[in-house]
Amino acid sequence: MNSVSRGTTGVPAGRPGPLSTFIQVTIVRHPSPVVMGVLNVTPDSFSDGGRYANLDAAVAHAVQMRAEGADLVDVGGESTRPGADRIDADTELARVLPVIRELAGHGVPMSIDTTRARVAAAALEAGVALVNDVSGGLADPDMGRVVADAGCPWVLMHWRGHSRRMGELAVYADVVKEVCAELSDRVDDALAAGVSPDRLILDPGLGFAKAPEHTWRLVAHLPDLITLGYPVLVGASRKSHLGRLLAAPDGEPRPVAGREAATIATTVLAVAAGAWGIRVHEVQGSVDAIKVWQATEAAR
Ligand code: PMM
Repeated sequence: MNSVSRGTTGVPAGRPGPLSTFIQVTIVRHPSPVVMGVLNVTPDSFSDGGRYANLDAAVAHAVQMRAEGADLVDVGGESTRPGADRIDADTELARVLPVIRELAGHGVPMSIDTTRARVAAAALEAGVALVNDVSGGLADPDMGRVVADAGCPWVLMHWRGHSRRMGELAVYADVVKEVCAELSDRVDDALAAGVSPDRLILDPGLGFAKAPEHTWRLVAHLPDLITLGYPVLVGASRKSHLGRLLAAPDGEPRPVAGREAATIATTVLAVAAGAWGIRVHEVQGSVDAIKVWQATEAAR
């Protein structure tokens, strides 16, 4: 059974079990691109909101994603879609913990998609291996300590503010330079909190305080982010820049369900550019696409 320690601020720090410990030490140096399957146990996420709010449906979907080749299932209990209102920590915990406990019993490797230290600590204790923090540590000053105490990998995503305000924050003179600089600041903060550099993963935060033209620039310039020296995770799955690109002649964005081929195309672009991993809603297509890329690379 996992134990819980308390740090200076009184927030419990998670202690991983054997499976999550193994994943924590191996995942950052994973030999092939990591596929993170999205499991949103929320009523309102933009793509899969409401579909997995029921425990059995969530567990079945996660087990299926694992069988299809997901290296991690990313469990999230708070929607980060543009304009979304926040929920409180207790609601977030009530959504994610039963699913995490059940999936830990099924041996499914997991990450927790949260910006709250308290939720991260409880999720780590329940069996997740990695913290996926879309705020890159900015939303909760205690997150660095929880991650440092747990010794777990931490995805630092580029972020400028909560969902309600992210539209007005999408202002850049040079989006690639600014995202690199702001992520470097997040790395400095993480290191200052005592997190080991070999536990950090960066993410450009496609669609977060980014207009479609910003997102496309970041996709085109992923090598600039990779040059920062940390693994890079890319989350393009079904996002609105793809919906706009594939809009109908009347300008109506392609609905979320019709963005899968475009998502898979982005998977190939990301891994070919050197991304460490991709975060997707539909796992099988991206796993297959990565195999095609790997076979092509092996034949060079
Ligand atoms: N995007 C969403 C949520 N979490 N985490 C990371 N690391 N990167 C992302 O791009 C990202 C994320 C957007 O919402 P979704 O869960 O519906 O895809």
